[in-house]
Amino acid sequence: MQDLTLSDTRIVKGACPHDCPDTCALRITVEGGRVIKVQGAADHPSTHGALCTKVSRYAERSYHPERLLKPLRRVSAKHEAPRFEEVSWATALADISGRLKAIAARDPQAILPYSYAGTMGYVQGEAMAGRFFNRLGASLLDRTICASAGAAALSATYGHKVGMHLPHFAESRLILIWGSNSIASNLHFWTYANQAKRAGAKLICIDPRKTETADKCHQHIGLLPGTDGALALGLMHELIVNDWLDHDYLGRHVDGWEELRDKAMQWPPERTAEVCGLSAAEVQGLARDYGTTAPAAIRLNYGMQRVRGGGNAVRLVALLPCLTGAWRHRAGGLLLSSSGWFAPYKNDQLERPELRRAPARTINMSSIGDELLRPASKEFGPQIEALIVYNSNPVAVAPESPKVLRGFQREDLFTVVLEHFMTDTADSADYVLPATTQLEHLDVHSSYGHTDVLINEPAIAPLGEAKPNSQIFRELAVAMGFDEACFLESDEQLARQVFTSAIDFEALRAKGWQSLPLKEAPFAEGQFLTPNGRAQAGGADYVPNYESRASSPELARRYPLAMISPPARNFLNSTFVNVKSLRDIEGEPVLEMHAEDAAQRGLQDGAMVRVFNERGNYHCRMRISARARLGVVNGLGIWWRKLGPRGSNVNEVTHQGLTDMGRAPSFYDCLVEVALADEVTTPA
Ligand SMILES: Nc1nc2c(c(=O)[nH]1)N[C@H]1C(S)=C(S)[C@@H](COP(=O)(O)OP(=O)(O)OC[C@H]3O[C@@H](n4cnc5c(=O)[nH]c(N)nc54)[C@H](O)[C@@H]3O)O[C@H]1N2
Ligand SMILES: Nc1nc2c(c(=O)[nH]1)N[C@H]1C(S)=C(S)[C@@H](COP(=O)(O)OP(=O)(O)OC[C@H]3O[C@@H](n4cnc5c(=O)[nH]c(N)nc54)[C@H](O)[C@@H]3O)O[C@H]1N2
Ligand SMILES: [Mo]
Repeated sequence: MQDLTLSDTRIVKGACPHDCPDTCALRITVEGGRVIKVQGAADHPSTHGALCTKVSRYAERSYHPERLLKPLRRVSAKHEAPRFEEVSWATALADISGRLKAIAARDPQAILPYSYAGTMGYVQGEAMAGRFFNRLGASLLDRTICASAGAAALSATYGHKVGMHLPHFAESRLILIWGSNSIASNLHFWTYANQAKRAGAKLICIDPRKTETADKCHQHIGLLPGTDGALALGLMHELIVNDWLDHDYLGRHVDGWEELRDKAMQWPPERTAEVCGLSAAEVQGLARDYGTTAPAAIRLNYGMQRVRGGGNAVRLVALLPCLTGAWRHRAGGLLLSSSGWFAPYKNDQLERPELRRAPARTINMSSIGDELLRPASKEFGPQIEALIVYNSNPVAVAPESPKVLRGFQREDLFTVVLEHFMTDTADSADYVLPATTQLEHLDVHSSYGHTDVLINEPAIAPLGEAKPNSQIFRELAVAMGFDEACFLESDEQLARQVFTSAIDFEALRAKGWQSLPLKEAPFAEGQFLTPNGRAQAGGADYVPNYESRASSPELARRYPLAMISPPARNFLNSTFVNVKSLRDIEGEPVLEMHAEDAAQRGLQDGAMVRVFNERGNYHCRMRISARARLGVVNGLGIWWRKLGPRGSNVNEVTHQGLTDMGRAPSFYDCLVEVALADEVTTPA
């Protein structure tokens, strides 16, 4: 166990908590009660002793001078500059529980939790929080902000969020890196891709932006945003007409193949090229590579499903390995998410759904702007009167922030935010409660990029008066008068319950991580996780964007540029934006623009610009860049609004339209115009 004496040096086993497929194993060096180093574990295969720049600065983030260390109560009006006073935990808990009790007495569904993956840990995520909101009878939250289109699509096609195993990419002969800037956002996958490259594999990046990853691949296919479904159909057309098909695999393991084949035959290279903004030769060349190289692997990432047709696009891309029989080899197939491999071992009673006494409505987090502004009605139910936010920064990350902000600034909304820092969301809170960081609490993690379970032991005691999320919900439960025994369980008791089988907790503690038992090439003989074991190809089709020159020509006359807003490399969504050393690398909020698009607007490199549409105005620095294709601008995200020029960020212009499957946002399905703006300085 941990020795907490102050003088010695200890190495503590940790896990990176962030929303990233890599979920690295950490080794945390503590000296005299203070963390002095955060490193990647050398013995964990995918971490391989290496961390990204961001997480190697984790101690800088935890010891940040602006860490929230005391409960805060608002003293200014919501529309005024935020001002807070420090209060005791006892006062905060009594006030908050008093307000919640009064609302719950009328209708507990007027209370809404809002959380996502600020930490992906089970203990500090939904374990105690889930119990609290179930017992309270609060509205349910549909957690769709990131991956639910792709998740619904994979589940419809293969029965679950499953795919290739990460290390096997090293043996692939062809890797399509599709909608993923792996070097920025999936670094430890890139290590395996690079091994394959050194062994002679061809790497092709499919992305509207010429990313850092595209620079390192043999080829970049710079398609228009939201046209991946069309490209997949066009590739299928070529696989069919050249007979690069595995007929045996299709016959034995795929339902709906005839229907899909008929659809694909409507996508000859010329039509595909036209819709995707590519040349017919690019489509044909890609199909030839994919159809004639084995084993061929696809690393799909969530970047390509943030458009109206994102779900169908994932279905179509995911079916490609069935056409060629790539699944027969362990280094062939596709990986979007590995999280479904954990499902059979996970305890689905952790959040105690049985505590809920009556069914409740579900609110979609991706349309929180609209939801907060909705009055009570028969269909909607009660107006949202209270919001409890943890592990998320919705004012910065949710689409169409002008509406999100208006909702958060409602004087009659009671908002509690559990946070490390005074984020844009915390600025609108009535109460801000200081939460511990990963260095200060216990947790258990799975991954959506590999198949290991990791433990995170606390390295140091909580800073100031910060408490783990789990503890805050435990104490709130007591204040509410909830007397069920499950609210008394400690973090260790919770941690031991996450994986009920296959993972021995003592062994996990001893090593820091444990691998799931897995099949080498899981779908070599079909056996997908669908009810009949066959892949489901029926019904998938190309769905055009809400907003594009082709689908909305009238709108495109006023706002002719398509904008995507992928992550900036040195931030993790909106986390780390306030870490100065990382912000200094990013400089300021940037819009990348093609030289011709800039010239047409008379804009010089480095100009302060206004990016706008009917929804809002976003101010940032324009860079003429070879990373932007003609007609598409790249607004790198996700800055804190208050750290950007004129207090805006890229979500000022995104919209709340949902994807075709999974009710997810369509951040990258967005038309804008760009104009010169007055010079304003970015806050330091
Ligand atoms: N450094 C860093 N790492 C991260 C994150 C981060 O913010 N910063 N975010 C984390 C999170 S929350 C997630 S969900 C994961 C995955 O996060 P993703 O959002 O999948 O991140 P990327 O891998 O950067 O993939 C986005 C890529 O998709 C491209 N893209 C945009 N539109 C399209 C399109 O229509 N078609 C295609 N083919 N490509 C498109 C973008 O240009 C970008 O290069 O990464 C995680 N890792
Ligand atoms: N325009 C645009 N918008 C996007 C995206 C995009 O690509 N473009 N990406 C989308 C995606 S993929 C995602 S996943 C979402 C991400 O949206 P969020 O899940 O909201 O992610 P973050 O912005 O990283 O905010 C997480 C917050 O949780 C806090 N936190 C971390 N650990 C803890 C803890 O232990 N306790 C508590 N109480 N708080 C903690 C952090 O301080 C941080 O402020 O954003 C989405 N928004
Ligand atoms: Mo995400």
